[in-house]
Amino acid sequence: ADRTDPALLRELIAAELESARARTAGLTDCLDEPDLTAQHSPLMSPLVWDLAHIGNQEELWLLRNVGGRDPMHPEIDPLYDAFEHPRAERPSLPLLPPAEARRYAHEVRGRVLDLLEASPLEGAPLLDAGFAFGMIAQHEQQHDETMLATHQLRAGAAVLAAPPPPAAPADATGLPAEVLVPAGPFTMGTDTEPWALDNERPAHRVDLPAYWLDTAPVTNGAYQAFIADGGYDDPRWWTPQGWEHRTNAGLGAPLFWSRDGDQWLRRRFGGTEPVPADEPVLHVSWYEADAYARWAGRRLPTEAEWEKAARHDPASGRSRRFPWGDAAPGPEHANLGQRHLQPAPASGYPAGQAPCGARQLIGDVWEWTASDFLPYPGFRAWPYKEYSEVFFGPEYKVLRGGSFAVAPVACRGTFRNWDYPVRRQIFAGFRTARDQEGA
Ligand code: AVJ
Ligand code: FE
Repeated sequence: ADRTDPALLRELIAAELESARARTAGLTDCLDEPDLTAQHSPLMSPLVWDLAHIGNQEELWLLRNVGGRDPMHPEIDPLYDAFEHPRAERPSLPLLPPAEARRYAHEVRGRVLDLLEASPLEGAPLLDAGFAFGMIAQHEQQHDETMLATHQLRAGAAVLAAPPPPAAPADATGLPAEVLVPAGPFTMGTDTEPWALDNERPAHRVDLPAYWLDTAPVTNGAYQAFIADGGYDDPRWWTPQGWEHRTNAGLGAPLFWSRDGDQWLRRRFGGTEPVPADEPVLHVSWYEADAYARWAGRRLPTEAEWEKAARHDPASGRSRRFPWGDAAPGPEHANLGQRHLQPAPASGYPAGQAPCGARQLIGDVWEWTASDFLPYPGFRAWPYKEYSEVFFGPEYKVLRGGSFAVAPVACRGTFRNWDYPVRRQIFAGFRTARDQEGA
């Protein structure tokens, strides 16, 4: 889309807001009131909290901060402030019931669309290129991903359905297991991506030695070999904190897996099925990913290694938006946007391949990296320090690339996600790396 034409930019923004709301409706209209107000896991909010929080953030950023309007219901603001009440407390709050939460979000949206028509899309940092509108579309989609994780944790019959992802392409079995990324500098982060969030900025040069990276994410089949080899019972593969966690939490397989005789089964959105060997492993913690990599004689890639593989174009020397180039993600490039409810088999999406030969860097599964979540040199918190600045530090690990549950608007080669190394309800897998010998 031509973002320099204000009419087209308005249309693009309205379409992104609409597509986020359609997804929110799809995740909430299928459940009755008890299911929306229940807490399906202490890790998650009741879905009705996400619903009103989406509307409340939209009101705060677009109607109040951009539009200068007065608060619609100031008394509910503290209920939907994520920092005021941890997730575990949210079910006991006097939350808006589902019908009222929906009505509130709908009213906010009506006023936002009026504001969008009237508002210039330049002249102030929040307005430039429609940034605040883009931030809010991304925010709703991020909560939709969280709500999808809540669906996965929910007990009970299936309520969501989607067609399966494309089968592995014909060349998948012939690909090398790993690709070489030659030594040299590349540009990490961005100054030009219009809706990039603060932690993706600024662009800066990073020089890396040569390394090998898995062509595709680690599969269930490969992960089963780690389990079968006693990987969970051998402290050599685990960091001390990882071993302690594995012991206290009684880890023995990815979340949602169970054993039936000599077969592994997995629960997925209300159904149970055999674990598909060729699909990227999902729902593993950073500690498990790190232990697997050590068992395999390898390591997790750093965040910079992941981004260089995904963005660096050796032909031009420039960093691109996506592994395949600068074009917005289409269904041929990547498994994004909840079109499917699972990752595609490993080595899929040849049209989305990076110049180095790696596949599925974008979409399918979030990829744990070795890196702590830290600011780039020259980082400036904007427009609010609670988006990322308050989370910087060694207690969070960075994930890259997005999963099947991530919308294209909230996904790009520079996008950074983060979570605690123990978390596995998120749609996370990983790939491994190693130094080039002799480098
Ligand atoms: C970027 C996914 C870690 O869900 O905690 C949503 C995104 N920030 N509302 C989260 C977010 C505020 C955030 N993550
Ligand atoms: Fe939020």
